[in-house]
Amino acid sequence: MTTWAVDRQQFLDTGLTTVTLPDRCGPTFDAILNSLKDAYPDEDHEVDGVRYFTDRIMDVWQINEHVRELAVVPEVLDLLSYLFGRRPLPFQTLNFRHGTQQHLHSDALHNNSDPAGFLASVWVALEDITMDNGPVVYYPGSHRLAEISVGDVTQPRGPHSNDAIRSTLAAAGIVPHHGLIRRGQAMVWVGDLIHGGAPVLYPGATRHSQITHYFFEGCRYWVPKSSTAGNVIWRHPRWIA
Ligand SMILES: O=C(O)CCC(=O)C(=O)O
Repeated sequence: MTTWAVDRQQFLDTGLTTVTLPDRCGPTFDAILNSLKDAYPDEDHEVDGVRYFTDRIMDVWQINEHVRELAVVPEVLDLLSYLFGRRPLPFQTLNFRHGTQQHLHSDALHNNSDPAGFLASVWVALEDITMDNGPVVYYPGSHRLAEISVGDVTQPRGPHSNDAIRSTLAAAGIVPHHGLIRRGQAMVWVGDLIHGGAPVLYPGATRHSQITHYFFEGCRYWVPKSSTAGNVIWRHPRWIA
């Protein structure tokens, strides 16, 4: 049973669904915005496992209860259990204040599970997202183009440059969609989905958002982009309890 009537088959086919978080999360969003407003640094650095970059803060859940709270919203955990058929284990947060304009990629290149396919991302809009402030751009169905598994590390996995990824997507007839969602909505996507950040059309516009990454119970966890044949880099995540 989940709070939202999400069509699981459609989620598995497209790789993404959008939901509206409960109203009670509103104060949590405000608390995140307030508590992080002066936290973005001029220079990248790390303090006690929290990584501060000029454009993002990674794993601040360890010291920020509001970020942690948003990572473990029970309705979201229930939805992930339903969609993936295993208990979700949140392990990483990323907070942003501007559009990332990030190149196209899949999250599964950075973190993946063994067996493959048990990685999810939940991207929460902390303010309204428009074409002006650099929405997420994503390609429904692109997760079906390739899956990274531990056995594949000897082979470079598919194209990596933006242009190469774009031509693979075009050849497969997959067109881009923009995550034009409102404050309080969240996009849930599978780790293999190709996505990135669209251009910021209004320079300086804020685009406050939080991503949480989830693995699932009963897997091993590894880092495809750092792994080579004979040297798989395993991960032992610190779970967000
Ligand atoms: O928020 C965005 O624009 C995309 C961020 C993203 O894809 C990531 O950090 O992996």
